[in-house]
Amino acid sequence: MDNDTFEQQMRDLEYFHSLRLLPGVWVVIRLDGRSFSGFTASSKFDKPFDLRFHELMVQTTSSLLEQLQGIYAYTESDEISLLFRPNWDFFDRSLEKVVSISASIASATFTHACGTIVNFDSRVWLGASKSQVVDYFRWRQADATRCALNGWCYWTLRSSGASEAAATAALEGQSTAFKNELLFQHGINFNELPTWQRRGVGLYWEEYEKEGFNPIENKAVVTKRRRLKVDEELPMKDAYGDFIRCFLDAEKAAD
Ligand SMILES: Nc1nc2c(ncn2[C@@H]2O[C@H](COP(=O)(O)OP(=O)(O)OP(=O)(O)O)[C@@H](O)[C@H]2O)c(=O)[nH]1
Ligand SMILES: [Mg+2]
Repeated sequence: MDNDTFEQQMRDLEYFHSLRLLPGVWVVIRLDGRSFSGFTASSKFDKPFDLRFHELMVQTTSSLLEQLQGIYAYTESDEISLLFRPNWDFFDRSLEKVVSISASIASATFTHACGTIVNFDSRVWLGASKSQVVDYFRWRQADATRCALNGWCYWTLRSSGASEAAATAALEGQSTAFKNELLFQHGINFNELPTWQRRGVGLYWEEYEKEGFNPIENKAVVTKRRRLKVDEELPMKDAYGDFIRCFLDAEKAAD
């Protein structure tokens, strides 16, 4: 067998390498921390929410949005969703590249900032219409709210002496109203907890004016720059859907 044939045979077995994201659709990459239940417990992060952990996730999300040039990002708990315009063409839309490089940026950024080695997994979601993208982000936000309520109830019961099994059993099958009331009985008003805990955090680009000096014309000039905004006061439900739609409508892509 000649070298070229051998080379081709080996390359052909890189079976998934030619897979591309469908053209012309919205792309969301979702990353999730691997075994973060164990990691957050052994690293002694506060339960159910820890400010330093939250900041590490925001830093990781910023790095992904900057390096991959997404248009919006959302983070809650140990997960991150990144939205890309339909004509996004990083890595020639190669699926393997998109998931492996995004997971490696997240793992490296978090590990570097935290000093403990962590891993993220990564997957791709495709949206054929703007309304699907709106539904996607509303879905993740609803998950954040549900998990925040459950987490607060669980750890409130645990810190008042309940065992793991008793706290789990006390919440099993209970309604949202019951859980809100349980917290209230322990002096916690769920609606007054920090918004980032209940609704997650959004990151997006904003324009700002930067004053500079033009030495040739010898005068001050104002230029437009963009920077990442970290929004810890996201709206919720329908209003969050409208908020997401603004990012989509700002793109030229057709629905
Ligand atoms: N202490 C603490 N833990 C957190 C915080 N945010 C997220 N976590 C942990 O991260 C976990 C995320 O849930 P999962 O992604 O389902 O659990 P996982 O252990 O990462 O499992 P896999 O993703 O399947 O590998 C939560 O269950 C919490 O244990 C936080 O602010 N403080
Ligand atoms: Mg996880």
